[in-house]
Amino acid sequence: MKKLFLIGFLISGLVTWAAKPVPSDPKATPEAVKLYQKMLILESKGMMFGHQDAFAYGTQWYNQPGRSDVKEVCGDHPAIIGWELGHLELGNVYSLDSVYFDNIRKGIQYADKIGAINTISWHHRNALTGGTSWDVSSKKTVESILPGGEKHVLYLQYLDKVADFMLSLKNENGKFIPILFRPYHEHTGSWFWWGKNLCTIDQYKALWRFTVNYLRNEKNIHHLLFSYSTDRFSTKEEYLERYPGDDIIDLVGFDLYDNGPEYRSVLDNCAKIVSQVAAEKGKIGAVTEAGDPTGKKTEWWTKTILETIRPYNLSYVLVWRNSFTKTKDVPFGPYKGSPSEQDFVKFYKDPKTLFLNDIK
Ligand code: BMA
Repeated sequence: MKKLFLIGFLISGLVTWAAKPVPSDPKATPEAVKLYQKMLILESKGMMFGHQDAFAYGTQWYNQPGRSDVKEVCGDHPAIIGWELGHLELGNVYSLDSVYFDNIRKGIQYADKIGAINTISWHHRNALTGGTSWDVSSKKTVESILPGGEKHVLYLQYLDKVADFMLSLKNENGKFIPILFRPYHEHTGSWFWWGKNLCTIDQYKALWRFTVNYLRNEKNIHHLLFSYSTDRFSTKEEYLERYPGDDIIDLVGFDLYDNGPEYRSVLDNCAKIVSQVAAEKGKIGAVTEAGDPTGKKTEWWTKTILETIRPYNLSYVLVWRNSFTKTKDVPFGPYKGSPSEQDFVKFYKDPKTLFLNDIK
């Protein structure tokens, strides 16, 4: 009887263990597995708030560790911290947004230490033309960097630099810090060289598959969770048209900026579809970039973002950066003195939103 009980106990333990969702990488590090599971659990509790370059700079400051515009407005840090690796591939010491890569590493370590979640985007150069990510003058760039292409070797050099950086992201115990990595985003639009009109469906998927497999198999990197994030779309079919595969993707998301009166209905439709896709696939779902480029709508946080997304289970919404060079971009996040500052405090206090202290 005792033996039977023990066997039953072991089986039920195994079932519980087996039922836990795991990331797409069979060799994912324990920290990456833990992050994936934590994000899925949190998704049913609320929606985390994220801010791009939150710890790197703000509207009035640059490189002051421990500071964030978000905390200055609501008293807590974002739960998700975005970072950007553009120009790492060139061997530069600072990013296209003028943040030193050494400081990005330190910022990622700090964020991880205090319990925040790190996500990285990569606006990398056009290897064929030498132009920026926004250089869409050639439709041959993706083809050229795939195996057999004239710029493949250069692309491997780009990836080697990314790999070195990822492998340098360790915590105080020497463990790799898990990262949500989000390259090749907004591909349903055609403003980046990897966009919809710039490469075929197969080339786009091949770019993803080559990249993930190279990082995993050649570089032995297993602490990354990969994010697929489109720009706007209308249907599930359109959303998944260029999806590169469940075996390499962990997070399904989309980027959507407020560019007019139809924003709420488009956001609602995209959020509905992505939350369904995420649930069906057992993946994390998120609004991987958002923002109000006019920065003038005083109730944008509560009325536009929160009320539209409230019905859905999405892990997070990340708003884009608060550039410290005012000429470049408007600030997308909250900051002291912003017209929507008070509304952001309401957004923060709403039980649906999760900030750093809510996820520790
Ligand atoms: C864009 C803009 C650019 C920036 C880039 C990468 O959307 O914010 O100014 O260089 O993202 O972060």
